[in-house]
Parts: sequence; structure tokens; C-alpha cells
Amino acid sequence: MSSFNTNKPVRVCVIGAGPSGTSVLRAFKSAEAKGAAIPEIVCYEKQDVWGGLWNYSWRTGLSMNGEPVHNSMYRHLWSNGPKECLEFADYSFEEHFGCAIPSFPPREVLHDYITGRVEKAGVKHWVQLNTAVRNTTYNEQTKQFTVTIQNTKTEQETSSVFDYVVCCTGHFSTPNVPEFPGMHGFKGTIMHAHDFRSAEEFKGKNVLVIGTSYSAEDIASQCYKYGAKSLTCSWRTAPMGFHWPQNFKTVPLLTRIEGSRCVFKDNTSADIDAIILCTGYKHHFPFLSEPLRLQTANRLWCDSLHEGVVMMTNPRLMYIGMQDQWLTFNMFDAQAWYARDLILGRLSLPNQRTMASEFRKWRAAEEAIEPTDEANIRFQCGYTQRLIDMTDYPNFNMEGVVQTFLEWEHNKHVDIMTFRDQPHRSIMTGTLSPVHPTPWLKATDDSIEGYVGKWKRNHNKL
Ligand code: FAD
Ligand code: NA7
Repeated sequence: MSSFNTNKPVRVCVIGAGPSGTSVLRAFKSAEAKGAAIPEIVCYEKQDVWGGLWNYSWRTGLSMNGEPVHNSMYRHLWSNGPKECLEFADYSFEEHFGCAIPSFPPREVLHDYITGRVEKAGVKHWVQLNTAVRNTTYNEQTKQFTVTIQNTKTEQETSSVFDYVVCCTGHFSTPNVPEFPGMHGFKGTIMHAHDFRSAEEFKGKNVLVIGTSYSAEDIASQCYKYGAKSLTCSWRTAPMGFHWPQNFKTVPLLTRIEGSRCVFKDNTSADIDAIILCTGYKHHFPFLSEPLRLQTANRLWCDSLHEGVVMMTNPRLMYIGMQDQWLTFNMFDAQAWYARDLILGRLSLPNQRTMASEFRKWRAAEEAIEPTDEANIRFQCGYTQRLIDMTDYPNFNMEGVVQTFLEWEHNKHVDIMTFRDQPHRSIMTGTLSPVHPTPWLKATDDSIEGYVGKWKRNHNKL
């Protein structure tokens, strides 16, 4: 790959201004602040605000402009993992909020934190909002991409040429929607987690949740919190294994639906008012020409990517945040710093043969991961540390992150409804988080004022 140190101006296109895209912007800004010459950067974001899926909208289906609604975010979401495991190494929660805050912030608080860092960095002028990327092609002769964009308000289309494309569009937006026999005649509501907005509508209802991962776990918990009559959790590979409250039932996979009766693989059945498919998402990049599209399952070592970032068949195309995620924001940072340094010519890529053999080595390691949460967490933390070691991203105590994840896992298995009430210690500042005055199950104020403001006031009284 040619380096940044050439005479012609280099142009970098970042697609998406969510946590991954803003990590890339921050990475370049940080190099510039240390005196490096950086390329011209343009970031296209189809929403009218940045922050990715951490924006909440009541909308489902299509936006006002006929654009598929990107976000799968719901109104009452509180972080499903400790904030201490996702904290940016160059911008702590304490720095952002001016005091320590509890460990499992609601959506609005996390959105404020993500965008606060990049507001401070002064990168907003690189972002074009209301701009959807419609097509991206690569010219082998010029070694450049042509990116076609559309203003989502005026529908005006234009094209620009770039030397690098960094795709940061997330992969939890296009739902995987299986069909079960009898669905067409079901008397109640059927929705995918992507369209779930609030558990309040399921108050007093018998809810069936299909799937066993993060969405299933949290949406079932939300429905319980907001008064669902019963929760039936259906698994395909293995049950979730938590100690659920009394009105929960765990059943094997749904086999058929007869009216409002759902029948499961063990021939048990339940009368159900609403089915929520928590069956995951698809990596979907219709705005890239076919050879540029990443095709992979949601896994720790994605197909086709060198170091989990660089498209091996076209190293000028990079992807951030495409892995199944234990780590999030700080892993995106590590990937962004790595992508930046490749573009700046500070790092170089091995030849195709070596990349292929390195890929096989990592894939084999991924496939050999023991089927425990700890082994999976250690794999992703090890990967992230490897990227950090290659760049000037601030180093932090990764083993501390692993231990925090393990405490969190332990707390979840003690009581899935109270793990959010437990404090964790910041790896970045060493501060033990305060405990929120209201237990999560009883807390219904998700606002930033309610969470940070209230706590800040209590804190100031101490
Ligand atoms: P996204 O946040 O999805 O951002 C992608 C951006 O790209 C969006 O702004 C989108 O509008 C834009 N975009 C897409 N297509 C185009 C296009 N064609 N042109 C221009 N712009 C485009 N992680 C945690 O750490 N803690 C949690 O509690 C947590 N909860 C989650 C809850 C839900 C419901 C979901 C779905 C995910 C959750 N995650 C959580 C994981 C989440 O993936 C990351 O936190 C993070 O948002 C990923 O950032 P991203 O930038 O890669 O993708
Ligand atoms: P995940 O983590 O990809 O999990 C998908 C789940 O869906 C998983 O339990 C799968 O079961 C299940 N699944 C997939 N297809 C089917 C079919 N056909 N039938 C039954 N079950 C199925 O997605 P999530 O939405 O939970 O999490 C994604 C992000 O959103 C995450 O970052 C969170 O923070 C929020 P399997 O184990 O494969 O049998």
C-alpha cells in the first residue's frame, strides 16, 4: 500500500459518524495535534445528528425522507455492560461529566459522552450530516474510489473521488428475521428487536422472546421491568442460563404457531400476545459495489479482514467495528488509530500471502476459543491490545478490563435484575463508581439530567 507521504493530496472518506466513525475522526485529530500532516477527511452521515445508534428515535421503518431507519436503539436502554469496559483511554467519564458517575448509564448519558469527546476535539466540520452514501466503486488503474452521495433532504446526488474509504456504518441495523410456521395467522404482534422502542406497550402481555444473546436478555428484562404478565424465552442452541424472576419460562425453539398458541420443540406450548424476534442482524453494505462488501457472520474474527480492519482484497478499504462486541468504544479507537497509521504510512501491510497466512492463524485461534465468556473476552481484549501496541493510542490496563468484565458476568449470574446496581472501578482514573440511588428495576427516569444531574447533586452534598 502506498503511503501518505506522496506529493498529491490524499483524501479519506469515512462512512458513518457513530462511535466507530468518530473514533477515526478523533484518531486523525490526535495525530494533527501532535504536529503530523493529515489527509483531507470527509465523513458522510445519513442521519441529521452524529452519535450513531446512540441516537434514539421513535421512528421505525422509514425516516421522514424515506431512508431506512438505522437505529435499533430503544427508549429505556441502560448500558448492558459496565461503562468502565468501554471508557476511552484519552477521555474519561470523569473528565466529561466533571465527577464520577455510576457504572451503567442510560442511552442519553452515553450519547453525550461519545459526542462530547469529538465536540471537544473540534472535528465536526469534517462531517456532512443528512448525507447518505449510495454507491462506492474502485478503479484499479487510478487506485481511487468514487463515492456517490445523496443529500437525504434535497435528494441531490454528487460524486467525489477518494484514496481511502473507511466504512463505519455498524452492523446492528439490518435485522435477521427468520420465519416460523404459522406466523401469518398469529393473532398478536410480531416484531424484530430492531423495531422495539419501549417495553411499556407490553405491560400485562404474555411475551415470547426468541434468541439468547444481548437483545433477548435485555428486552426480556425491560418487559419484566415495565410490567409484562409473563416472559417466555425460546432458545435455539442453548438457554441463557440466568436466574429469571418467577414469571419467566425458558423453552426450546419455537416450532409452530396456531392462532395465539406457540408450540416449542419439546411439545410444550404457551398462549402468547407478542413475539419479539431477538435473532440478530446482518452485515449489509448496499452502498458499496459488490467486490467491496464485507461478507461475514457476527463473530470475533471476521472474514476477509487483515487485523480485523483492512479488506484483504483491497487494502485501501477499511472497516471499523465489524466484530461481535464485548469491547466497543475503546476497541473502535484501537482500530481507528491502526487504520490512521496505515493511511499516514507509519505502518505498512505485509504482502497478500503473509496476510492470508496471518488470517488463517487468527481464524484458527478464534475457532479454538474455549466456549466460556472469559475465553471470548480474553480473545477480544488480546486483539485490541495488539492494535494498541502498534500505535500511540494511550495504553491502559487491559487485564483490569478483563477482570471488570468477569465481575460483571458474575453479578449477572447472581441476579440478572440487579447487576446494574453494582459499582465498578474505572481502569482509566482508578475511581470506584458511585452507586445510583435508585435500583435499575425501579428507575424510570432515563434522562441525562435524571442520571448525572441527580447524582451530581447528591455527590456535591457529601
Ligand atoms: P453505529 O452506532 O450503528 O453507527 C453507524 C452510523 O453509520 C450511523 O450513524 C448511521 O446512520 C451511519 N450510516 C449507515 N449507513 C450509512 C450510509 N449509507 N451513509 C451514511 N451514513 C450511514 N454497546 C455497548 O458498548 N454498550 C451497550 O449497552 C450497547 N447496547 C446496544 C444496544 C443496541 C440495541 C444495539 C443495536 C447495539 C448496542 N451496543 C452497545 C453495540 C453498538 O454496536 C456500539 O455501541 C456502537 O454503537 C457501534 O458503533 P458504530 O459506529 O460501529 O455503529
Ligand atoms: P446476536 O448477538 O447476534 O445474537 C443473535 C441471537 O439470535 C442468538 O441468540 C442466536 O441464537 C439467535 N438466532 C439467530 N437466528 C435464529 C433463528 N433462525 N432462530 C432462533 N434463534 C436465532 O444479536 P443481538 O441482537 O442479541 O445483539 C446484537 C447487539 O445488539 C449487541 O451488541 C447488543 O449490545 C445489542 P444462536 O445462539 O445462534 O442459536
